[in-house]
Parts: sequence; structure tokens; C-alpha cells
Amino acid sequence: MERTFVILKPNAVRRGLIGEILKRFEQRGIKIVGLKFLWMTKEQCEKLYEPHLGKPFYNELVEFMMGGPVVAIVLEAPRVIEMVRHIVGATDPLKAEAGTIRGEFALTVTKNLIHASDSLENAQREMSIFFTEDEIINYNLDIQEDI
Ligand code: YYY
Ligand code: MG
Repeated sequence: MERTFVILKPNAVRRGLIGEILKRFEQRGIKIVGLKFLWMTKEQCEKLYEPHLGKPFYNELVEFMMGGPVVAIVLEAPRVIEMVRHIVGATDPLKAEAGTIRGEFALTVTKNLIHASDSLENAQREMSIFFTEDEIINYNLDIQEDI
């Protein structure tokens, strides 16, 4: 079964959107297998955004991401990496389709509310920054037979 990694960014927490966003994954039948509320350290933030080091938006992004607590999530489902990116919507909220998280609730690129891994390799790398293997919880959803 495939896993992906998600972060609800500090503005999602401040705006009271944790429940609204988690609901969207739950109602799809996607299983939450890891969940943490934390304030990112500089080290965690730099590791997460290491692929973006040197880009013009990097400093602003890191400062924003460290400006408040976040929710770190590991999700599990078939094809979950692509599915979650689909539910999240395009990076620029202006291009995100209506009905997506960014398409409904976000306004600017930097503060686009949510991070979601874009590949198997990045999903594994990113979740290992925030979760140890024994913090990922193995259980069955009631709906497992029905999705
Ligand atoms: O994966 P995703 O979050 O959709 O976009 P990325 O291209 O990986 O960029 C990561 C993060 O950086 C994005 O969510 C906001 C910020 N960012 C920005 O502030 N300005 C840009 N032009 C591109 C990205
Ligand atoms: Mg990305």
C-alpha cells in the first residue's frame, strides 16, 4: 500500500482549517496512519525544502513555515501520492481547480495552506524527517472493503 506525506502549513492551523482539510482525506476513504502537531525546527524545515534551496522564494518559504505550528500527516491508500496532489490542487491557487483545497481556501503561492509529496522517493524522504517507523500506526478502516 502506498503512503504519502502532508503538512498543514501554519496559516491552515491559524485559520482553523485542520478539520476541514482532514475531512477531505477521510471522506475519500484515505487512511491516516501518522499524525503530529509540531513547530518545525530549522533543521526539519531545511531538510523538507532541500530540493528548493537557492530558489528565489526559498527564504520567504522557510520563514513562513517556521512562523507557527503545523500538522504533519502520513496518509495511506492505493495511488495516494497522486490522489492527494489531486485533492490539494495546483501550487498556484489561481490555477488550482475549484473543489480542490487550494482552489477553495488559498490565495497566494507562498501561503498555499498545504504541502503534499510529489513522488514515492520524496514521500519516503519527507516522512522520515518527521516520523520514525514505529510512529506509523497499522490498523484497518471500517470502510476498507467498500473503497
Ligand atoms: O509541491 P508544491 O507545494 O505544489 O510546490 P513546489 O513547487 O514543490 O514548491 C514548494 C512550495 O514553495 C510551494 O508550496 C510554495 C512555495 N513556492 C513559492 O512560494 N513560490 C513559487 N514560485 C513556487 C513555490
Ligand atoms: Mg513540492
